[in-house]
Amino acid sequence: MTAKLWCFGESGNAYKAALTLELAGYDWEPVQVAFFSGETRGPDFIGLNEMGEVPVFREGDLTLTQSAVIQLHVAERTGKFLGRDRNEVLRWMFFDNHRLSGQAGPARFLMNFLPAEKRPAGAIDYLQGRLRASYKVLERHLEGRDWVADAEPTIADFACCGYLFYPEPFGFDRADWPRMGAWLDRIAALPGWKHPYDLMPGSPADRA
Ligand SMILES: N[C@@H](CCC(=O)N[C@@H](CS)C(=O)NCC(=O)O)C(=O)O
Repeated sequence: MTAKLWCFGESGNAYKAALTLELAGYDWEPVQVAFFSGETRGPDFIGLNEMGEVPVFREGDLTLTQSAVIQLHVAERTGKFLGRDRNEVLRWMFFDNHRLSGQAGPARFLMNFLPAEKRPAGAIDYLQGRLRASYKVLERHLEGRDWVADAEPTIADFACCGYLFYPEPFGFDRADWPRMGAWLDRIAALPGWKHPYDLMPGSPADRA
């Protein structure tokens, strides 16, 4: 049975789930959500996920939301990318949700997807400052290691990279973070890796 993932190309949170599904060789297909037309706020979508967010995963009568829960489900079902130390993997996934993707998503949205006259400079500065502190943590952690939570890639890597392949500016420049840059290259070299705009339907080009 083919699992479905409600997602859209611009969503780094959905990318974490989609990338895990793809690299694990899961049988899945994307269902495009019209986020920019307000679909996640509508009653049909709220019926699917009371939190009003992508990603949403459905397989038979199992529905999961929250990217980390979907990633864990896929890793546990396939036995891939779970790592040897569950606490260490979860520790970095929580770090990502709170300190990386949790800040990068809003920063990128405010800086790129809001009309220029509505972009709140104070909020953007605040988020970029928080993000710089988080990049510092990850850059330091990656000293002498190839992957975030184990000697092999795990779902913690696929969580932390959620927003970092996107081209739109949100205050992340690989040139400033060489260990993170090399780590992103290692992820992109994994067999089956795809850029978010190639893995999920929808991109800014659709609205140009
Ligand atoms: N912690 C959640 C975050 C999900 C999230 O923020 N999704 C955004 C897209 S990246 C969304 O659907 N937002 C809907 C809205 O704000 O209306 C996860 O990891 O799944």
